[in-house]
Amino acid sequence: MKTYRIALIPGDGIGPEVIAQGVRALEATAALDRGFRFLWESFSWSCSEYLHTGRMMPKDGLKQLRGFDAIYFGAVGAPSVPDHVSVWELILPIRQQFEQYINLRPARKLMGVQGPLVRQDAIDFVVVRENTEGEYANIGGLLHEGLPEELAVQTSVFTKAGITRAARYAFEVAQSRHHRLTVATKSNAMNYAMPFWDRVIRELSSEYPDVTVDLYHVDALATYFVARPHTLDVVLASNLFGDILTDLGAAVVGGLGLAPSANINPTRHFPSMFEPVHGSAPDIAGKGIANPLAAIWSGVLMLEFLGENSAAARLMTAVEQVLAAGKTRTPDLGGSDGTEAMGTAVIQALTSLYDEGDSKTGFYAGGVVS
Ligand code: GGG
Repeated sequence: MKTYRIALIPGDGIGPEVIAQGVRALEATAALDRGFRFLWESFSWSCSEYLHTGRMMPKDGLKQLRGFDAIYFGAVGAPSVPDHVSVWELILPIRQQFEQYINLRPARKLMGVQGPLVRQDAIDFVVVRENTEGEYANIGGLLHEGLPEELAVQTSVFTKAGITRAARYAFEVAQSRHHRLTVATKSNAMNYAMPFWDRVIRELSSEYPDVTVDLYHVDALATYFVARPHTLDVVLASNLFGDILTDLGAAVVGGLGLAPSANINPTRHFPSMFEPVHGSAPDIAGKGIANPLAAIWSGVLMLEFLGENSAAARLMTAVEQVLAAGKTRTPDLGGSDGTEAMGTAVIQALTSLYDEGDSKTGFYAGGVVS
């Protein structure tokens, strides 16, 4: 039997609550599937650890993670620690150092979810966010700190290699879907980096003649996310643009409680990391009411990445059935059920699927291509 070693980093706020349900759902999947098993190792790296030790993760944290098959991450951030400290000492080094240069963020409106839009079109697109450079290059600094002439510099870095590898992945995802790629740019105002970004992508497009490519300024594209999201298939965006657009994408399909993500190292030289798009939500942490479906769906992406496609399909179908049935709903979806009840509902639906022998192989949960 195959064994997958998974590093768990539940993190802060609602992270541990949603990851607990994700682990339950993945454990149930493995038990029902009988073709593989998980070995979990949990790391308490978080803001509370930072307050005790002065570090978000130990000095050799990345070394500790290196040998795992994947990382399952909750959320980072707490009011007691500046966000740029918690993010830059935990999650962003993992993404950068493990060359997880793809951040894959599916946005799909599932049956039974109303969403905020009046038009009830089918919405199903995937954002490929460049994940290791761009606006998150971590290059910059402060000068004259505390003085009247104080200034800050934050440099974006776009490399041909970095753009090419992210774009190539996006083209491949488009080829596995509806062959349409929409690229976020801002070449009118960001007059060095973005014309370069556009040029590299346009040049690469000749290798993918079966994919239609449209480039839109990110502000215009933001309106399309709201006005005509049903026309989107695959969206390629730089690190910051992708981060902002995917929160908007999550909002139009029903909220951050339904937004999964995969930080992928396509070369598999380092582990990839799977996490809900949402943050630690300190306002609802500890209340047991966070929606665990984004975390569970991220687990589905992890199963796909591990090559367990039929197990991934069944777990995703279970999530869909729970939402379509509409009986169990956390407060973000207009209900009053808790995090654990939602996890239990998914596991019950999953168990019925396995009892029925219903195999939905080939199902597409998010577009992990390798
Ligand atoms: N579960 C996701 C999470 O905690 N995200 C915080 C974070 O990584 N923020 C920075 C970013 O993704 O741009």
